[in-house]
Amino acid sequence: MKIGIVCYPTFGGSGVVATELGKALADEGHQVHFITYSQPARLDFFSENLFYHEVSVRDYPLFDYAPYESALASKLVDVVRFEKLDILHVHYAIPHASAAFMAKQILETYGINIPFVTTLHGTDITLVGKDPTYKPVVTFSINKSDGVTTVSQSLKDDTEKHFEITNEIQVIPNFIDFSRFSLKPKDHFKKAIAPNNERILIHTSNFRKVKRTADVIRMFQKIQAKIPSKLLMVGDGPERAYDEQLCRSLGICEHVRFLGKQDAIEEILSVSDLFLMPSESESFGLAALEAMACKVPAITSNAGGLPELNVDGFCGYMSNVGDVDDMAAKAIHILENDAILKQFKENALTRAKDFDLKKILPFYINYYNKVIEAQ
Ligand code: GMT
Repeated sequence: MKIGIVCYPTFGGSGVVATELGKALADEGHQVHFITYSQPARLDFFSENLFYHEVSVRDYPLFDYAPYESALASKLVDVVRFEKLDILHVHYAIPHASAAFMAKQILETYGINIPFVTTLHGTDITLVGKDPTYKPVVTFSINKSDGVTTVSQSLKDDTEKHFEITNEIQVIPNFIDFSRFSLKPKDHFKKAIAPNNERILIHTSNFRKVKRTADVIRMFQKIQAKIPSKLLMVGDGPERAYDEQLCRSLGICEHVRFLGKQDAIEEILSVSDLFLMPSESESFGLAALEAMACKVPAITSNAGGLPELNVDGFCGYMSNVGDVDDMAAKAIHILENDAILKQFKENALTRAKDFDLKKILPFYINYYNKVIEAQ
């Protein structure tokens, strides 16, 4: 197949899933064309089957807001016509699904019928999408998609609850590529962070409010009071400055390191003992899956799709959103005993294997074929 993939090219979960999916499809011999405004963060190598088309938005003094959606639709028309694509797959509804619908309509005037699949990732529904600012366009473009997928049953339920959906939604969970995410021998790094063999806890995110990063810090304070430990805060975003301030006011700065955005996240996960994800809302929790693949159990909230990933008492624990005391107590239970920690680490890997890329990729390929055949 010749597949066009539209996504946000950043470190965000939807962009990561789109890029990893495209790479895996290219490995299977499909031709994959990424269409976005800059090179996707994880598209960092050459493959004969991978192509990148940049959407450039022309600025003009009249524009307070440059019309990215129009530029994207025009680029889609151009790429579909000249590369003779079979299908478009857009990740994150806003504004990709409506741009794809517009491109599809324009292409019909050239006698080209191209189907498009929209994958909903989370905040495009739960936070931003259901806001009246975008809701009519999101509803319309989901219903006009030739195929719609969500990354969890929970997100499918949320979509059907908040929007008037007339289209069938297929759940295809996120996946993990074990050729990248697996335990790496990084003992020297572990020694540098935890010279006295302290436990290492980790949080990775975009530090937005929805991630409740302050809960991570407060939870860690309680854990640190009982168990010698260090906390790695990986990523960057609007809450980071507040979190750094919170560490100072709680007097735990010497035990917390803010590492900023990191490429080799699997290496940092490889020295970690426990992953913390107390999110307010999480459609899937890809970062927790990446941790589990590197044998790191997870303490998470029970929001959204997290119960579809984390298995309470097996590869981690779940608590109600905001229940920092419960999360800390469960973290201490895992960390205070070597044998329990070892078992949870093994179980984390076992659970991650349920989401092996090799198992999930065929679901997407079959879905594309079904959508193309229905045209
Ligand atoms: O978590 C974020 O804020 C980023 C966001 C995105 O769209 O890039 O992540 C969402 O999509 C990921 C990949 O499908 C999911 O693993 C995340 O759970 C989801 N985030 C939320 O629902 C808050």
